[in-house]
Amino acid sequence: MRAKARAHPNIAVIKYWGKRDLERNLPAVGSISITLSDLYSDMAIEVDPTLGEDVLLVNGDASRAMLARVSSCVDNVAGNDRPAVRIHSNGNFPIAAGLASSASAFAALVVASDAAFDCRKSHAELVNLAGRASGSAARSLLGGFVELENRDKEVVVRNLLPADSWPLRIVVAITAPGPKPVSSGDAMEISRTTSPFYARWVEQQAEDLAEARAAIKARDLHRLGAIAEHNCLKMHSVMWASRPPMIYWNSATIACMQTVRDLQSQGIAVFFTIDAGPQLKAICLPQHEATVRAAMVATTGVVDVMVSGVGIGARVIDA
Ligand code: 2P0
Repeated sequence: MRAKARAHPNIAVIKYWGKRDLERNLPAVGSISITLSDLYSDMAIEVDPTLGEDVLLVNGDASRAMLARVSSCVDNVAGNDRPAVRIHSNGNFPIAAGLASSASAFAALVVASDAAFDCRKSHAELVNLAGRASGSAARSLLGGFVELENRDKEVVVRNLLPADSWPLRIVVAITAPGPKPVSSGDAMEISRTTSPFYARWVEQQAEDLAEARAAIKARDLHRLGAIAEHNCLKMHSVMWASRPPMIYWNSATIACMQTVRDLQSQGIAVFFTIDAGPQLKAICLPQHEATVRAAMVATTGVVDVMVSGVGIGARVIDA
């Protein structure tokens, strides 16, 4: 009764922002993401009926902050009457800093829970259980280029392209590794209930999804970059116009955007996206990775740079 699973964070090129059902944690809009290969979260679960309650260790340290959300996710997979578990969570990148750590953590958690309790749930069920814990986690069940679609009372994910069919490189510029001041979930609700731009954001998403889908199918980085940057800046405009305003950027985030603009003006095929945090992700063709990485390292305020390829979906790595 133990299992270990690995999942990777994903970076949305067409963003999820806003919920249409809080209880089921269903997103208001569809989204498209790229699963990363070089960043990961491992979740090892050991069923131990002698424990009074679940125990969660994050990178070796006991964590009570995330325990309720993690326990509830395991309940959703294995049932409320399950025995207690010990969970070891280990990852190789900052948590809760806008790098989709909840996506990889909860994707790995549902896969590990299913295996440890031998539930044998279908892939579609695991996708929805991951999405219930964290909307973006549903996308990390799959690798490559992934689209999440809304369907009535559930979500469906599908591959637009597999991991090895378009070898893009993702350069992550870390400008502040600490946890974000407001969680994505809280910020989404503030946007939904106060931003004058929220309704238009939801209304226009189908158009952005169609454009990104076509760009990915054509493996056209310039076309994908144009729609991804537009969708990202539109999402942040929704947040900026919220009350109170949600501004996740710092001055280095803007400096990184300027670096991407400079690279583009030199003819480098690269585009940026920014999630609910101050880090910037620059996505480029493999032949430009070294140039893009060096430009990010040289940007004022960047404290670290990580580079990743396109990765595969969540899976059991030890049972
Ligand atoms: C995304 N983000 O599509 C968007 C872009 C952040 C900005 O999905 O409340 O942690 O757990 O369902 O999945 C972050 O939101 O939110 C996110 P919950 P989640 O990647």
